[in-house]
Amino acid sequence: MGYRVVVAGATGNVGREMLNILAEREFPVDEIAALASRKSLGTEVSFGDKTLTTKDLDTFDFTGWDIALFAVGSEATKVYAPKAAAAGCVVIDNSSLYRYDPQVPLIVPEVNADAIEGYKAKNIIANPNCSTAQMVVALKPLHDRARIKRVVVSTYQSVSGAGKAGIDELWNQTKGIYVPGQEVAPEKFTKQIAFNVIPHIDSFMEDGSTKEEWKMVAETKKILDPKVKVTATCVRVPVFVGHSESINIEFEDFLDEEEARDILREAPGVLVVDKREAGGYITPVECVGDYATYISRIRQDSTLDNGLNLWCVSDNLRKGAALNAVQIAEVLGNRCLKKG
Ligand code: 11C
Repeated sequence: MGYRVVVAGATGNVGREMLNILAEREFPVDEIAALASRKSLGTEVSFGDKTLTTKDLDTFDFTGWDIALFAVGSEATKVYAPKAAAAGCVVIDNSSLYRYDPQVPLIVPEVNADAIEGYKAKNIIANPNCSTAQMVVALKPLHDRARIKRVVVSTYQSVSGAGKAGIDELWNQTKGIYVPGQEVAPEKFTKQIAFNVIPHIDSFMEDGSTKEEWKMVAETKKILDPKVKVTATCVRVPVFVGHSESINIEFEDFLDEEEARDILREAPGVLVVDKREAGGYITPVECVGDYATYISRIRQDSTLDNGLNLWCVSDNLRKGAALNAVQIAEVLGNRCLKKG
C-alpha cells in the first residue's frame, strides 16, 4: 500500500532526478504519472527499471492523486499547482512561486520538518533554492548549539542550476574555444562561462544584490530563524553539477572548531571530510549523485570573538532540489497522509 504520485516536469534535470530518487529510496508508490509540457509530450523517462511515457500536464486530472512533485518553473506552477491542490493532491513545489507565502511551509526536513503541518492551508509545500538548502543543513546543528548571529556566504554555483541550457552552454563554449569557427557566444549566461566566473545569478534587485542572493537571505530566515542575518554573493562557475559555498559564521556563544566538527559529524544529512592536508576536502565533482551535504575546511575565524569558517558542497540537483522534495514527501507520508 502506498501513494499515487505525480512528477510534473518529468523530462527536465530536476524532474528526472525526482523519479530516480523516488525509486532509489523506495518511496511507497502505488501508481506514478510523469507529466510534461506539450512540447515534450510522449518523451520516455526512467523510473527504476520501468520506462514511463510522459502525459500532458495541461489536461491531467489530479483527482485521486496524493502527492505531486512539481519541477516546472514559476509560470507553469502558477497555472497547474492550484489546480492540483484544489483536486486534493498535495503539491511539493520546486519553483520560487510559493516560498515566501506565509501560508505555505518552506521545508528542509533536517531543519524544520515540524513546520510541514502548515501545508493544510493551501495543500502546497515549497522546496527551497538549492544554495539555501545545503547551507541551512550545515547551519542548523551549529545554530542549536551556539546561536548564529550573522552569516557571510559566497557561492560557487554550477551551470546545472540554470537548467539544460546552462549545461549545454558550458559544454559547447568549452569545446568551441579550441575549434576555430565554432566559438559559442553567451546566451543563457550574461558573459562567457567557459574558463570564467560570473558574479550574477538571477535578476538584479534595487539595492544592487541579485534575486539569488536575496533568496538565500529570505529563505534562511523562513527555514532556520528570522533573527539570523545573512549576506550573500552568488557566483556562477564553470562546473556542471554541485554547488560550493564559503561560509563565515558569527555566533552569540563561543564555539570551538573541534566541537563544531563533532557536532557536524553527528548532524543529519551532513558528511564531514576535513583533513588538513592536500586533498583532504570535498570538491563539487566528488559530490555528484550523492545525498549528503559535505563540510570541509572547518576553522576558527580569528578576526571574530565567536566565529567559524567552513566550506560546504552538495549536489544542487539532489539536496538542492529533487532529494529535498522527495524527503518532504517522506515526511508528509509518515506524518500527515494515509496510504491508499
Ligand atoms: C541557480 N539556484 O543555481 C539557482 C537555481 O530558485 O529554485 C534554482 C533557482 C530556484 O541558478
